[in-house]
This record gives sequence, C-alpha cells and structure tokens, in this order.
Amino acid sequence: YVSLPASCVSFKSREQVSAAPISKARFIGRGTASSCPVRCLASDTNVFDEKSIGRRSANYQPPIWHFDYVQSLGSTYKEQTYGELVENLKEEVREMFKKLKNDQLAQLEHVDILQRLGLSYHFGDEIKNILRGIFTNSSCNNMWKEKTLYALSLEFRLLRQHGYSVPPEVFSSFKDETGKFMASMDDGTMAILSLYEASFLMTEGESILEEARDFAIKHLEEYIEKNELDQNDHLSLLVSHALELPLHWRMLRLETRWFIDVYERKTDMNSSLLELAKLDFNIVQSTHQEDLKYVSRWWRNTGLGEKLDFARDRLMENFLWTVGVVFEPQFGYCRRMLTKVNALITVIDDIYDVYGTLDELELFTDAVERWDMDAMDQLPDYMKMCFLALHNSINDMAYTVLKEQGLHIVKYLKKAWADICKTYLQEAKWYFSGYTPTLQEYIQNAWISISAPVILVHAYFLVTKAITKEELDCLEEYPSIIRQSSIILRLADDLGTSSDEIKRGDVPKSIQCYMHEVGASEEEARQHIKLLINETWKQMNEDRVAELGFSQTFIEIATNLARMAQCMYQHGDGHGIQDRETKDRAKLGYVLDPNPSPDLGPNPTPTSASSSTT
Ligand code: LA6
Ligand code: MN
Ligand code: MN
Ligand code: MN
Ligand code: MN
Repeated sequence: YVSLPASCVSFKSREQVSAAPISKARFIGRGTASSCPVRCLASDTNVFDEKSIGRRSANYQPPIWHFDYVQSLGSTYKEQTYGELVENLKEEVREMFKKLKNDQLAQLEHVDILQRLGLSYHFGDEIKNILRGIFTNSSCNNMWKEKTLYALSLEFRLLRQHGYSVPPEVFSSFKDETGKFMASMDDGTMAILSLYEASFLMTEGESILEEARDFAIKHLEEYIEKNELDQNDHLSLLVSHALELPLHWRMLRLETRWFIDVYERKTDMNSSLLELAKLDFNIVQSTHQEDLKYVSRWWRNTGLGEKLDFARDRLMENFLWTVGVVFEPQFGYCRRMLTKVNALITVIDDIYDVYGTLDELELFTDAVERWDMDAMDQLPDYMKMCFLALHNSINDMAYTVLKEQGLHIVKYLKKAWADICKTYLQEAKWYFSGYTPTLQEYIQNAWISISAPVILVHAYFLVTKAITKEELDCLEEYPSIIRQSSIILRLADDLGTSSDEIKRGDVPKSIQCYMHEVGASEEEARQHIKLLINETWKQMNEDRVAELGFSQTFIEIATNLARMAQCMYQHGDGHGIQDRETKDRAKLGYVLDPNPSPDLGPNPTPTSASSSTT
C-alpha cells in the first residue's frame, strides 16, 4: 500500500481547516438520494414543525449502569487505612533499588516490573536517576555493543520511553553480513520479545527497527504456533498478549490489572512487590470510585441523559476514557472534569450526527463560537439545554483556574469548542450534500472532529500548575503531539464505528473516503488505515521527545489518549455499544471489589446490593 504522504498527517493551518470547500461541496457533491436517505431537503423544512422533520436515529440503548448501583460502590481500600503498610512496602522497593546498584540489567528489569505493575509513579525520582546513569554510561563509553539482545532491547525501550534519544544503530551488531536480523542460540524468545516491544518506540525512517519488528513478529508467531497457547507457560502468555497489542500501545490500568495476575504466577516473583501492587491497585481503584460517583451525580443533575433521548447516555464509558488518560490518584479533579467534557462531547456529537437539522446545527455552531447567552435565544429547546450545560460546566472549570492561578482561560476553552463544532458542521454539510472528501481532506477536518484537541486542551489546564505564555501560544495552534494523538483516535474510531455510522447515515469516514478515492475494497482500506495508525505512532514517538515545553504529565496524557482509543475500539464500537468488552473492562478497572464475586454484575439484584445498604 501507498504509505502516508507527509502532508496527509501534517497540520494544516486553522484557516485551511475552516476554509475547506463548504460551498464547493454543494456543487460538486454527488448528492444522490441514496447517500442521505432521510432528509435531503432538511434545510427547506420549517424547523419548528417537528412532524415534518424526519430525524435519524442511532437506536442507542439505555445505559446498563444504573445510578443507584454506581452510588452504592464503596471500596474498603482507603488510603488512610493502608497508608503505613504501603509506606513500608515502598521502603522495601527502595532497598531493592539500592541492592541492585551494580547490576544495570537487574536495575532495568526492576524498573520494567514496577512500570508493568502500575507502581512506577511512586518511584519517579529513583527511576529517573537510574536511567540517567545507565544512559550516560552506555553512550559515553559506547557500551551498546557489549550487551545481549535482551538487555539492549530493554534498555532501548525504557530509555526512549523516558525521553532519551538512543540511536537505532545500536542494533546493527545483531545483523548478519547480508543485513538480516539474526538472533544467536542463547538469545532466545525472551530476547526477541524484548526486541519486539522496543521496536514500537521507533520514529520515522528508522528502517532497522522496522526490520527488527518484522523479524520479531515472525519469530514470535512461530513460537506461539509451536507452543499452542499454553495457559501455564509464562512466556507463551506474554508473547500472545504482546502480539495482540504491544506494550507501548496499551491502556495502562488494564495492562496493570492483567499483569498483576500474570506476575503472581511467575515462579521467581517477589511477594512484597506483588503485595504492594495489589494494595496500590485497590487503593487507586477506590479513589476512581469516588470520582465516578461524583460525576455520576453531576450527570444526573444535568438531566441530559433523560431529556436528550436520541443521544448516547454513556457516563460510565466516558469515565473509563479518563481513567485511560490519567489514572494517578492525585489527578482526581482532572478525571472528574474530563469526564464532564467527554459526556458533553458525546451528546453534542450525536446532535450533529444523528438528530439535528442543518439549520439547527448552523445555529448551534454560531452560539458556541459566540459563547454568548444571547445566542441561546435562537436555539430549539433541546439545544438550549445542551448549550447551557456546556456553557456552565466549562465556565466553571475556567473559574477554578482563575481562582487558583489567576489566569483567564475561557478564551482557550471556548476556541477548542468552537473548533470542534465547526468541524462537526463541516461533516454535516458533507453528509447532506452527499459529498465524499479525499482521505486527506477528510483527515484535515476529522482530527479535530474526533474531540481529542478539546479533551487535551482541557487536560492541559487541569494538570498544569505553572502555565506559561509560550505553552499557551503553542496550545492555541495545537502542537504536533496533540495532532498525532488526535489522528490515532480518529482512525481507531473509524475502524470501530464507521460500519454502523454508514448504515444509519453519516458522513463517509476514513475507510470510505479511501475506498472512494483509490477504488480499494473495504478490507484493503482497513489495512491502509491500520498502516496510517502505525505511521502516526512514529511521529508521536518523535514528539514525545521533541516537545520539551510541555510537562511529562501532559505528554503522557496525550499518549494515553491514543492508547485508550486503541483499547476502546479494539473489538468494535466500545464507546457506543456498552455491553461487550467495555463492560468487563469497566469492572476490571474500577467497579468490582478486588475479590470479584461472580454474582455482582453491573446491576445487582437487591440481595447482592443489600450488604452495602444494611
Ligand atoms: C465517538 O463517537 C465519540 F463520541 C467520541 C467523541 C470519541 C471519543 C470520545 C470520548 C473521549 P463517534 P464520530 C468521549 O464514533 O462521530 O460517533 O466523530 O464519533 O465518528
Ligand atoms: Mn437516554
Ligand atoms: Mn458520531
Ligand atoms: Mn461526529
Ligand atoms: Mn465514529
């Protein structure tokens, strides 16, 4: 397949985005009746005559997570109760670091295990120091050649993950005279697995890592074939999990939950580490439950779920997104506010995609751009509710920042909302005129309409304690890391949701645009989109190192959003269709108690819920 032209993923200025051929679309659009089955004449009808408007429906199901159930959640793992035990275990971990002082490989393995057990956020300084020491030693003394494939790959991955530029040539000693990757007898599958995971840290043009990945995949697939999937074989488990999705692309909390179980079965595991991991997971989960209960009350108070019956009522799923984006307990306020942002996005997206007429959408877009109470008068009632909920919630967040940091940020937040609404409107116009954009034209609009820029702009203000003028300027133009994260979210969403969207009537998504543009089959188009996701990750890896201005926290958040997208859409539409994988994931991540009892489903029968009420 054709690889992605640089211009396709590169940012076009906002002017170009908003000046996309709106009016032209009317003329060159194919405008066939079949491409907009219900309302080609929507703009000619009187919007106040409800009966004459044939609105689309997405047939979204009501939420499976009931309010009372969510409010009944109450983990017993409070930080206060376990504080001392946690502190003691943490001290033990620090002692382990000291003991490993003269063994670099063991240090790296320790860091890796801590990360995979979800504990590394407790040991930020220790990890930083260790990696700095190792990087200095390896690069100044050019030690790369001395290492085994396993050790080198692990070091490469961890260093790059933490922002060090390690050149790809460090792997050249593992190629034979013909330039083919080779693994020596004693390297073994663990080394290849390590190489595989390292290769996902690659940036544009690093062909040696590309080759490394192909080589590793081939070897690992063979390994799985030979060993079938032996549930008791630790290595088989790791390999098949890795082949499904690499570590670098995985949603952190679910990965942690999975890895704790795997680690427990490892023969030489460290029981203090395991105990700390479980305890910490449960404590974090209990803070997530409190966040969830808070936003669930907020959501109920808005009344939007009930009043706007055509829209997705997906508070739990919206919360799961934010857990994927930022899980650390100290960011509860950010999680709560971002869940509000997600809930508002989900409803507004349905207004544009499913329910609104073109006239109404023009009015709503105008109201958001003006960010003005007076603009509300012109809106139909269902939009008034949504607009005021948006206005109040966002202004409220801005108020908190004004109060705490003395900064007036409404301008930045409202611009992000105006930008997304303009791109929503563009898609609605394309839909009603039956126009199919080229893939590039589509992506130039759709990386904003997927909502990642809105989410990340809000996230920036919610986690940044010392906001600077430089960062604000950069934020307004959406820095590259935001763009890459957005493109991955958009493409992953299209892979998961576009089949249903096209069925009910929606703008052609990336897959359809590509099919239309080059005459590809759907399967070919899907492969092409996956390839673009791959390419976009390379750029993101570069940005993770290059965008020094932003905090590590923000860079992780942007990366996590892309990871969460790949998780949510891994098996289809995990956001809209709630009762498949997403349900189990929500349970794993933050709903069930640590000792899951099989009868505690999402909506417990009165008997199973009674323990918390009596
Ligand atoms: C996906 O819906 C959706 F609602 C999103 C806004 C994606 C991310 C959601 C968060 C983080 P859909 P569209 C709340 O597939 O219309 O309808 O852009 O989005 O394809
Ligand atoms: Mn509803
Ligand atoms: Mn939609
Ligand atoms: Mn949409
Ligand atoms: Mn979609």
